[in-house]
Formats: sequence, structure tokens, C-alpha cells
Amino acid sequence: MNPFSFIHAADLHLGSPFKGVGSRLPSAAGALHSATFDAFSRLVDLCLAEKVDFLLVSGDVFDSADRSLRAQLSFRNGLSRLSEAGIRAFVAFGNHDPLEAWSTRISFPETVHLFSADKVETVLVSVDGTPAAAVSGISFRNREEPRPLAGLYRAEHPDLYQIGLLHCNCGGQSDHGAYAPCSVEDLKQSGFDYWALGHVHQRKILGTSPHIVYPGCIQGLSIREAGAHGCYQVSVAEDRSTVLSFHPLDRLRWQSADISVSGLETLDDLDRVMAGTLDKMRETADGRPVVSRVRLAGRGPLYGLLKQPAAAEDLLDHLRRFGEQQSPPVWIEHLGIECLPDVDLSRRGAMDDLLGQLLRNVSEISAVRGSLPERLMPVLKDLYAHPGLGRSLETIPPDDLDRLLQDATLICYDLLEPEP
Ligand SMILES: [Mn+2]
Repeated sequence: MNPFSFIHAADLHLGSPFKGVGSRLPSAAGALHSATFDAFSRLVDLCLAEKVDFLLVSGDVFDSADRSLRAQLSFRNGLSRLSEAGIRAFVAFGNHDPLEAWSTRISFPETVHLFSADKVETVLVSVDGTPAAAVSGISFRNREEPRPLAGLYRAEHPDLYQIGLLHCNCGGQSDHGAYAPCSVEDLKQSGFDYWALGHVHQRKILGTSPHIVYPGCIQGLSIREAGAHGCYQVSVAEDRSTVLSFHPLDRLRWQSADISVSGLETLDDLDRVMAGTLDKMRETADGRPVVSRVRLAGRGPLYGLLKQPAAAEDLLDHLRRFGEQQSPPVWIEHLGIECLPDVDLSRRGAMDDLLGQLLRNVSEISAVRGSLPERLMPVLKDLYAHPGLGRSLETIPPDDLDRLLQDATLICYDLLEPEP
């Protein structure tokens, strides 16, 4: 078997609108609008620069089933660039772009194989005129693909390097839709050499014998997808030994930052710390623009200033101006203030007055985890009985109730404890 190399990418999400972040952050709108396309173009550039034998794309090429024209054209053009260099491409579709919703009205070069949704197909790939790899794959038929697709794959070419291309939830990843479910064990016993998976947006290597790999999305799509995103370049030697290297492709990087106000005495102190945090984010982003979510937390003397109704908006405005002047820029998507007053509330709760009693009640309720809905129900029964409001109250998750209780406690504190 001749040695060869390929690039494994997944979850391109071409045309993702980034959940409307651009409309809240106009200065970043242009970069966001083109981010998934730029990352894809870097993917094609990488295939060309590294002269790999083929490209694998494991589903969610398009962000939505309606596939914008720009997304279709840019995907086709990228694959045409590869075709001109003699690089083949193998593509399976996933839950964001199932085949049922798409009749192909754009033609792809002959070097591109789009896997159908009907059955697992296997394509042999020759390197220097000799068969080297067998690439098998199947696409999602519809968005919520219930078929355990991994079970349909057959390792029928043991003399070749066998690759299974699949969009699926492997190992019950709880933060992703349970589509095309399979276990790591299923894939280990399949007889394949490399499972090229897609669906999970953070890169993960679930096994190395055989290789079971999620390369992650090529561009983080939200603050939940912080850090570097890209693809794996995979080199296979004559003896089938397999070496992976990760290449970042993202156009911009998501990062969240927690800033503690503890020990900060003045607004100047806070300004200095915030500026330092932005600098650090920029320095660790490999020269890319950053989209950031900042949270101010902790207990300190600035509490009085930060609890002012317009504080978050004023600070956000200030921080945005500063971040946008950086090169590359740091765009602040959101700034949240969750600070506490500069007092020990449990000690304050020992005092024999109304605020003391209230703080004791709160700590008693919080001490029994999960009891909050039950304790609140009798007090709030009229609200819950309200035909419209009651329904939405029932959907508040317990963690949010804890936060609401904390917010309510601070409001009571502010009202009952005059500033010194
Ligand atoms: Mn996806």
C-alpha cells in the first residue's frame, strides 16, 4: 500500500448567521458574515499547499436545509479548485443539511463524491495507480436521522486502509442531538482503520486503534464554541501507521472572560484590569479577531457603582470602543455584571433585624439543593395559576431559580441596607 495523506474536516456550517450576533455588534458584522466562507477557503488552501490526496467532509456542510446560494456556490467553487489540482473530495451530509430537503441543482466536478442517503457506498482511492484506501459513507436522509447508521458499514477491503465517513452522535454526547447514535465500542469492532466523524463541534479523538475522530467545526459558531477550530491532516504510512496534525482555520475566535472586582477600589482600577484582560485575549488568539463575552464577578467596594442601572451599558460601550481600536480587534458581544456587595452576607444574616431575617431565610432555602421550586410554589401559587404566565414559569430550570433568588436577595439588600 502506497503512503498517502488526506484532510478530515466536518461541520463547515457555510452561511451560518451566528444567531444574529452581527446585528448586536455592527462593527463585527462583516467578519461574521464571511467567517464560515473564509474558514472553508483556508481549508481548500491547506489541501492545495499540503498536496493531500483527498479531502473528507463529514456532514453539516451547509448551516441550514435551505442552503443559501452563496453557500452552494462557494462550496462548489472550493471543490473545483481541488479538482483542478487532482484532489478528490468525499462528502456526507448531516442533520443541518439532510438530503431530503435538497435536490442538487448545482453540478460538482467528477472528482467529488457526494454520499447518498439510501445505503452505505464504498469508493476505492488509488495512489500512484495502486488502490490504497476504501472510503465508505452515507448521508442523513432527514434532520432527525434515527437510523443507527454505523451498523450499516461493512469492512470489505481489509487489504486497503478503510475509512468510514459518518455524521453521528458517538458515545452519547449529551450536548449534541442524538442522531445516528452509535457507541465507541461499535466503531472499534467495525474493522475500519479510521472513522471520520462529524457532528460534535469541539475536536475530540475518541480512539486511536482504530482512529475515531471528531475534527470539530472549522469556525466556532458561538461563545459555547470557544478556542481554536480547524481540521486534521492525516498521514498514513505503508504499514498503516497514522499520524494526525491539527490545523486551525477559523477566521475569528470566541472567548469568554471572567473579571473579578475583588480588591479593586476605583473605576480606574477596573478600567486597567479590563484593558489587561482584553489584551490577554487578543494575545492568545493566534492573530485573529476575538468575539468575547465578559462577566464581572466577585465581591468588592465597586459594588455600589456597578449596581447602577446603566452601569453594564456604560461599561460595555466603553469596553467596545477600546476593543475595536485594537489590532486585531476584540469585539465584546455581551457584558454581564454579577458582583456582590463588599460584606459577608452570612455574617450580616446574624443580625436581628428585617434584613438579617431575610438573609437567614434565603440561606435556609438555598441549603437544601433542589428544594427551591417546591418552596416557591406555595408562595407563587397565584402566579402559577395564571393561564398565560403560569406556563412560562414552569419552564424555569432549577439553576435559573438559584440565580433569580440571588438577584432578588441583592435587590432586597440594596433596598434595606442604606449605603454607608
Ligand atoms: Mn454541526
